[in-house]
Amino acid sequence: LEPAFQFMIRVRLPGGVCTPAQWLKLDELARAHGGRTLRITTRQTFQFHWVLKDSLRPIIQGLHETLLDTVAACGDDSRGVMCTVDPQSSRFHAEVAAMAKRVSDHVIPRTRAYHEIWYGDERVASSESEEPFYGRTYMPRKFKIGFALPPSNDIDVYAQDLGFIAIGGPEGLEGFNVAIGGGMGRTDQAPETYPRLASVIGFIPADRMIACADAVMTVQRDYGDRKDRARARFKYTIDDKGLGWIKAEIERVMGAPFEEARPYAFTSNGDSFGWNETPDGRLHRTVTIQNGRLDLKLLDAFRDIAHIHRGTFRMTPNQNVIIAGVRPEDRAAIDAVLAEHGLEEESVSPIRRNAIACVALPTCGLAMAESERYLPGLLDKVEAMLARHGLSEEPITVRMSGCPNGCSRPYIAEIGFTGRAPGKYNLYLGGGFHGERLNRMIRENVGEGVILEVLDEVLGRYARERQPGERFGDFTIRAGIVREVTEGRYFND
Ligand code: SRM
Ligand code: SF4
Repeated sequence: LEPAFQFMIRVRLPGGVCTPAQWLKLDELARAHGGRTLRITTRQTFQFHWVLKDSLRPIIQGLHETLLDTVAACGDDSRGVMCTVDPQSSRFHAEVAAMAKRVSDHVIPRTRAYHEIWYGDERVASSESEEPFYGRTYMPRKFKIGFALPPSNDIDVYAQDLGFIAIGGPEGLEGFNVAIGGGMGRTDQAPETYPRLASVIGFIPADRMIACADAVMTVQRDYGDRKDRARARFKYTIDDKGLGWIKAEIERVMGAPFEEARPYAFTSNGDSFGWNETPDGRLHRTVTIQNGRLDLKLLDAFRDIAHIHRGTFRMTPNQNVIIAGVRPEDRAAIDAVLAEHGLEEESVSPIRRNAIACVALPTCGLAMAESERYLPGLLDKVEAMLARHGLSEEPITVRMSGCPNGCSRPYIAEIGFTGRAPGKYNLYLGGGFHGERLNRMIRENVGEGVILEVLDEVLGRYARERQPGERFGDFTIRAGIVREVTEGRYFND
């Protein structure tokens, strides 16, 4: 007899895109081996929870049958590559999503051990040359890459270690502004750790994207802190060495200078809900999935949709699903399934649509407080408060994490929470609506009573004193409720 250890499995799904056939396989595996639930993550993929040891192989082999794997979904390597999925940014979506897949395939470890262990492939002699980039030591820490297509910053490009911001011209995609050094993780009572927003360091033509990714990762691989894991992310390498020095080193390795960054503008980091049509005549329907949790009811609904749908499914970085590329003749059937399962979009408030909660309890071993299971109930109360203040239609961003690691990217929310102890949270205000500014802690280690009291007062002031079009995060700074955080290293001041 051995303990019934349970595991989490994270799928590699570059850009968050899967086919209906892949969806049906994921659904089948979740029903058979994953506690009849799937979780859409903040990096646009699926997690299986409650997986027992004997189910590890069937899941990984089942994924392989449908051309999916879990390579580098965790570990000190390049993690799941993100890509904007917002249909309104679809002009270059196919092109950029293909690049996200390309870079993901390029940066994953080459080891055959995965195939030997999980697929039962014959053992081959290993040598260091198997890992041409990672060598024997891999990266100092996880490394995250994302592609954003303005005006949508749904992937939170400034939270990535390496962000590519697509720049188009009349002829199509021209290249990318490159942003480096984003990251959320911090540790309570350790001011040397902090979230940091990525810095835009210049522009590269599209055909230099892989060379640029290689160069940036090489610099972090060679200069990142390998002694202290709490300060091993690229953001600290940049702040310790200086942005100018790091940029010059990247240019040296890349063999070319960056051009001056091109103009671009983001308008939101949320999703576009309901039906959207793109110029190619295809339709896209975003469905709100509360905190990304696909329970049995939602699995049933999406299984029915996957049998009808002939486009793709796109997982959004806000933990929702887009039924993408719907043919006009399939829309009525999909609407009928959505209605049958009570998934009409009108019933969800703007604040709930934009809210994100990390998994936290009961499966996350690092959680200090609830998140996924607590935020929905807290939002019931916040919704009532917003209604009292006449703010029900405001899509204020709310993000909750069960600990300071920040898996829901809480430090860029207009209202952020990180767990400290059961029922206790740090409360943050002042983040930028499209992910352009960090927030600041306004209350430390407080329970629901204080949280609601503070929010009621601040939202009341927002309702009375805001200027036309002013976002809630911007207001809290203009009104002097919180001081602006201009750089990550000043987050704890
Ligand atoms: Fe995360 C660790 C869940 C996105 C920062 N994260 C974990 C672990 C694996 C806990 C652990 O190490 O034992 C969590 C598993 C919980 C569970 O029960 O499933 C976990 N992270 C998640 C997910 C599932 C949250 C969600 O609700 O969607 C997200 C999976 C993403 C994916 O598909 O790959 C997830 N994690 C993030 C993000 C957001 C992002 O990447 O855009 C962050 C902040 C960005 C960043 O990395 O700076 C994030 N996770 C962390 C950290 C802190 C890293 C740091 O620099 O300090 C940890 C802890 C660690 O690495 O030591 C962590
Ligand atoms: Fe777990 Fe903390 Fe990440 Fe939430 S933020 S999933 S509690 S590690």
